[in-house]
Amino acid sequence: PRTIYLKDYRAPDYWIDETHLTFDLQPDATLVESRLKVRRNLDQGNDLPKLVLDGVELELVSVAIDGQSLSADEYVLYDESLELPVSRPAFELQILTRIKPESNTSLEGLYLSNGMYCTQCEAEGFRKITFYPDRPDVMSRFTTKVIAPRSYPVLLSNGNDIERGELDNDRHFVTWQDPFPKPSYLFALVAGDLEHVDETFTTKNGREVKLQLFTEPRNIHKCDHAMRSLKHSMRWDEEVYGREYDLDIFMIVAVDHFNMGAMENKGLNIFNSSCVLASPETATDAAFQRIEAIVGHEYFHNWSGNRVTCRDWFQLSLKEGFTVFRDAEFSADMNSAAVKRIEDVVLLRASQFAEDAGPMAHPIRPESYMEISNFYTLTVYEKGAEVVRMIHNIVGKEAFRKGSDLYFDRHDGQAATCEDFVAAMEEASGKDLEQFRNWYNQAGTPLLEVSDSFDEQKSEYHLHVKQSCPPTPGQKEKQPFHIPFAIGLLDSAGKDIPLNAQGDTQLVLDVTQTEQTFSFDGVGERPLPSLLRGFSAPVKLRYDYSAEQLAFLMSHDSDGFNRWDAGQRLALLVLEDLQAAYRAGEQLVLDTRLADAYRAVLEADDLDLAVRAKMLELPAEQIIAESSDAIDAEAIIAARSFLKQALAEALEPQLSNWYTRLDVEKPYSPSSADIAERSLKNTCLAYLVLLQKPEYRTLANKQFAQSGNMTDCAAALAALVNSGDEVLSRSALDAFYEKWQEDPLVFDQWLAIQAGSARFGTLQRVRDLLEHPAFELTSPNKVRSVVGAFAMRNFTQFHAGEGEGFDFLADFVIRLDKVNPQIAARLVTPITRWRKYQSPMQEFMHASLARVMAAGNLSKDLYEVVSKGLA
Ligand code: HT7
Ligand code: ZN
Repeated sequence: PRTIYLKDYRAPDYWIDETHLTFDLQPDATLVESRLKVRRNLDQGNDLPKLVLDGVELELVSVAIDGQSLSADEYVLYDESLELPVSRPAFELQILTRIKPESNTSLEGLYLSNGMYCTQCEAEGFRKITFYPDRPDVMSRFTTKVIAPRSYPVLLSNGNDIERGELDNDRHFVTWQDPFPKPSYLFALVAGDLEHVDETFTTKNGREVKLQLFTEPRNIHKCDHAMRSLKHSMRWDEEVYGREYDLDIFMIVAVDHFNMGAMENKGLNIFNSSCVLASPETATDAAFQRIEAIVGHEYFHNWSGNRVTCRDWFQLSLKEGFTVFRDAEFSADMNSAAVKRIEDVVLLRASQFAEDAGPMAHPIRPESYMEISNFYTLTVYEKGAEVVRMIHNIVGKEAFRKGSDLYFDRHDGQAATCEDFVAAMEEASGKDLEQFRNWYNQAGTPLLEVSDSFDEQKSEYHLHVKQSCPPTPGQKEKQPFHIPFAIGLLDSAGKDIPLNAQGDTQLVLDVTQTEQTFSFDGVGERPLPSLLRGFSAPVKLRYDYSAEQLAFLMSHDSDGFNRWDAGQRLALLVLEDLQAAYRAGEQLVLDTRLADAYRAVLEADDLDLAVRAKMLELPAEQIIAESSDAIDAEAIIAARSFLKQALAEALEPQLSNWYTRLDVEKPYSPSSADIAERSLKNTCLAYLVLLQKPEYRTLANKQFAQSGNMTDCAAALAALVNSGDEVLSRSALDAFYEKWQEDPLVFDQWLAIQAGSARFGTLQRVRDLLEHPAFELTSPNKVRSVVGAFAMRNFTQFHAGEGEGFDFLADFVIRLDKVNPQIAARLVTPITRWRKYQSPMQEFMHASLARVMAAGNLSKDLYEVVSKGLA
C-alpha cells in the first residue's frame, strides 16, 4: 500500500458547489445517481487538468458531462479512482453507480444493519457510495433524495426534509436538503422501520429545534437518557462556548452494527446502539455516563468539526482533540469532576502511553499514513485533548474562550488546520505558543525527572526539572516541549504554602528547557512537593517520593487528583517490590504502609465516595506494565493478584462495613451521588469475594439475584465469576443468560464478563463463546465483547501460558480481516507491542504477529499495523 504524507498536501483542483444525490435502495443493487456542479479551483491555475474522483468497490453504470454521455474510452477507471476529461472550468457531472449494501460487512459506506440501511462515511467511506472527491477540504451543498419500498417507512438524510411522496411499485421517497456546505465524510443516510421519540429545544436566541431519536421499535423505551443528555449538551455548549445549534432539526439514530461509538453527520448523528440506549435494568452506570459523554461529543462536533472542519486527515486532532476536551469538561460539569479526570488519566496511562511507546507511535498530527482509519487513535483523541487542555492551562480560562470564539468566527464554513487553532489561541491570549507547537509534531511521552533542594539558611526551596522524550519511529531526537507544570508545596501539617507575594498556593510553571530550576523563597521549612497537579500535562513524572510521603499526600493534598495519584504511586512502589520478590522466589508479604494508607482512605471522613472508590482501585496491569522498561507479565500478574487478595484480608472489617452501609434499596437514578454509592459498594464487594468465605459469596449472589439495576447485577456477576467459585458463577451466568438473551446489549455484557474473567480457563471459554449461536463476526460489538475483552482488557488471561492467547488472537484477526478490516487492525495491536516484553513472552508475541503477516493478502488497514509492528 501507498504511504500518504502531510508534506504532499495540495489544495483540490476542482470544487463541488452542489451535490445532488438520488438513492434507489435495494439490498443487492442500490442505484446511486449523483449530479455534481463542478468548478475549477482557480487558485490552482487556469489550465483544466483531468478530474480525478475517488471510488472503491463501485459498479460504474454511466457518466455524463453537461448532459453528454461519455463512452468508456473517454474516461479511465482505476481500481480506486475514476479519471475524467475536462473541457470547461465549470460543468455539471452526472454519474450513476450501483452498490451492494447487503454484502458490505466493512461497515464503511452504505450497509445494512439488522435490515436497516445506514451509512458511515468518515473518513473515506463516501467513496464506497459514489465517485467523488472524497476529501474533507471539498465542501458542498447536498440535496439527497431517498427512494425505498414502503416497508422502510423512515427515510433520513442530512438537513431539512423538503419533499416527500409516493412512487410506483409500493415505493416512496423523501428529499433532504442541507443548507450548510459540508465534506462528504459528514454525509449520512438511514432507511428503516424505525420508531422515534421527539422533543424540542429552544436555543438561546429563541429558535425551536426538533430533536428526534430513532431506534428499532423494541428499544424505544431506552431513549430517555440520551435525549436528556442531548438537551444538556445543547444548553452547555451555549453557556460555556456560546455555540448555538443551527438547523431546525437534530436527529440521532441507533444502529447495532457500527465500527466506533458514534458519528457526527450533519443534523443526523448515527450512534452505535451501545452508546445511546439505556434503561436502569439493562445498562450500567458506566454505560449511562458513556452515553452522556458521547451524545455530548457528537453534538459538540456540530461546531468543532462540522461548521469548522479539517483541511485534511492529518488535522484530525483539530476536531477530535478539541471535541474530546469539550466533552470531558461537559462530563466534569455534569458529574464528579475529580472522578472524570481520574478516569481520563487512567485511560491515558494504561493505553495511550503504550501507543506512544509502541511501533505505531505518532504525533497528534501524524506526518504520514497508509490507512487513515488506523489513526483514529488514543493519541489523536485523548492526547489531542490533553494538548488542548494544556493550552487552556497556559492561557487561562478567559483567554481560552476568547481564542475559541476567534477560531470559530474566523474559520466558520472552512476546512482548517491545527495551526489555525493554535494561531487563534495565541492571538487571543497574547501568549507565545511557538515552542508549544512541538506537541503537534513530536510523538512519545515526555518524562519529567524532578529533584529538589532546600536551603534552610535562606528559606529557599528549589525544584530541578529535567525533561526528555524517548525516540519513536522516525523521530530519534526530540526538541524540548513547553510543559505546563502545576505544582503546590505542603508544609509539615499538610497545608499549602503560599508560593508568591499574591499568596497563590498553586502555580503553573512553564517548563521549556531540557533542564530548569525553579526557586521559591520565604519557605520556612522543607516542604513536600505536590507535582503535576490535576495532571496538567500528559507526561510521566519521576520524583523520589518515599512511601511515607505518598501516604501523607494521600491524606493531605488539597488537589483531589493528586491525592488519588499519590495512592497510585504508592501502590506502584509496593508492586515493584512485590515483583522483585516474586522474581527472587521469595515469599510475598503485604507492605503494611499501603494497607494503612488504604485503611485511612476507607476511614477518612472528608472524602467523596466516588473518589474514595477510585482510591481503592489498584493500578491496572497495563499501568504497571507501562512503568517498567521490560514487561514481566508473570511477575506483574502475581504481584497484583497477591496484593489485591492481601488487601482484602487486611481491610475486611472496613470493606464489609462500607458494603453494609451502602447496601440499601432505592429506586435507580444515574445521579453522581448514587453512582458514587454503587461504585464504592461494588468496589468493596469485588475485594470481599476474594476472601474464601461463603458469607461474601452469598452476599454477591444475593445482590446478583435481587438488584433492580444492571450496575449492581453486573458487578455481582463479575464478582462471582472472578471469585473462582465455579458452581456459583456458572449458575449466575446461566440465569443471566436466560433472562437477557434477547437483548443484544445485555448479551454483550454477558460475553464480556466471561472473556474478561481473570480465572483459569478463560481462553477456552472465549473459544466457546465464539461458537455461541448468537455470536456474529459481522458485529463489532460482539467481537469487542469477546475478543476485545480478552486481548485488550484481560491482561492476566491473555498473557497466561506459553503464548496460546497470542496465537488465538492472530488466527482470529486473520479471519476477521476478510470481514471487517478496521476492527481487525485495532484488535491486533496488543501483539504489536512485543518489543516491550521480556523473553520468552516477546518471542511468543512476535511469532504470532509474524503469522498474521505470513497469512498474506491482508487489508491495507491490517497490513499497516502488522508491518509497522514487525519493522
Ligand atoms: N468522528 C467519528 C469518527 C468515526 C469513525 C472513524 C473511522 C471509522 C468509523 C468511524 N465511526 C465514527 C466519531 C467521533 O469521533 O465522534
Ligand atoms: Zn469525535
